[in-house]
Amino acid sequence: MKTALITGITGQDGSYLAEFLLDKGYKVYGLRRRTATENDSNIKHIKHEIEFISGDLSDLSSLIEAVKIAQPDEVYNLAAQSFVADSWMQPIFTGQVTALGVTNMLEAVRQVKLDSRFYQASSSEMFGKVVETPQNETTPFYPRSPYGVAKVYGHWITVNYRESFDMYACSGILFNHESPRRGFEFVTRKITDGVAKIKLGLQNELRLGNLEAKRDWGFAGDYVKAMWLMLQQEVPDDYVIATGETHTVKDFIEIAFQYVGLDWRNHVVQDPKFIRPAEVDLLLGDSSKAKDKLGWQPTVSFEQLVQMMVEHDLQRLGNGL
Ligand code: NAP
Ligand code: G4F
Repeated sequence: MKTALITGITGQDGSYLAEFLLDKGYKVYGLRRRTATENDSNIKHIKHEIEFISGDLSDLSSLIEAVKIAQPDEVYNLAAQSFVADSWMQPIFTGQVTALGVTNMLEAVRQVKLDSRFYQASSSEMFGKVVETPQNETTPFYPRSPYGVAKVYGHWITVNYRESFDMYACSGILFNHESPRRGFEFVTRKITDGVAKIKLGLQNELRLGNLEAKRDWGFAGDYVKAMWLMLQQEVPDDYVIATGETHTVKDFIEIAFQYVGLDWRNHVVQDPKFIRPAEVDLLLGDSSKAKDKLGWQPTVSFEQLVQMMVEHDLQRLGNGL
């Protein structure tokens, strides 16, 4: 039986990855920070199968202890302050967790169990003000937010530990991926939750920022499989994971409203409060390396993703949850 340690287990990706690894027969340990109230909605259904370890990415001693307890074959470092918009409000905290937290996790592995395979959750946000389209593993980074800058640090420190200490360490440069478990502040979930509330008569308007931004949106369930595949190869490497399609926020809105038979123009209001100090205008990934070397490709289309999320929110709110 293989053993995995997942940081960020309560998040969207952590929950899908935990499910995926449990299905494969892994013993799963989840690093979890203390919270005053329960935040286990994504993992409620599997929490009896997971061994939780208390820890925080900014606290090296807790990470060393976690690696000592879990003795993992594989470490998936998914924890981060992951909300781009908040990274301007909390730039130092974002750096401490999303950047230096990666070094803490790598250090814990290096000191306690050097032969653990390590996955770092890198991001297409590193491409920022893109210098070429589509973006692939050789596209230079030009981050546009404190979050993006922190992820660039996390990416390079992972490469550096691989090259310095011969660690099996990989970065997955994942483009936006969504699901019914997405946090409510991200634009896709904000839209599907808003559409469901409008359809059910619980609210009338949806206030959003830049509707012209383009993203390469895929389904989170597909993307966690790519993380696992990266750690099963002979040689550690970095991979772009994307669908190869890009859509505007407006496209997402249109499909979501169409699904419930409403015209978005009657409900969407643009609010300057949600415009960012610097924007990433366009992301479009080229994941041909992952297709060739990992045999990975997405299975859920853009339309299916939008509909899956709206349907989930309609059911959830319809059941009063
Ligand atoms: P998410 O839903 O926001 O989950 C983040 C997780 O990190 C949560 O479990 C959170 O715990 C935990 N966390 C935050 N700060 C922590 C700290 N100081 N110590 C320990 N745990 C901490 O994010 P996600 O969408 O699943 O994304 C997973 C990872 O992939 C993140 O690193 C993200 O930056 C990266 N990524 C995501 C995407 C995407 O489109 N989803 C794309 C590229 C890269 P709490 O529940 O306690 O807050
Ligand atoms: O959903 P978002 O907040 O995601 P963003 O900024 O692309 O970041 C996500 O994807 C990254 C990968 O590229 C991850 F690394 C990161 O952790 C996160 O998961 O915003 C998407 C777009 C932006 O252009 C934003 O300006 O939607 C635009 N937008 C328009 N109105 C809005 C809103 N975003 C949010 N969150 N809220 C709005 O009202």
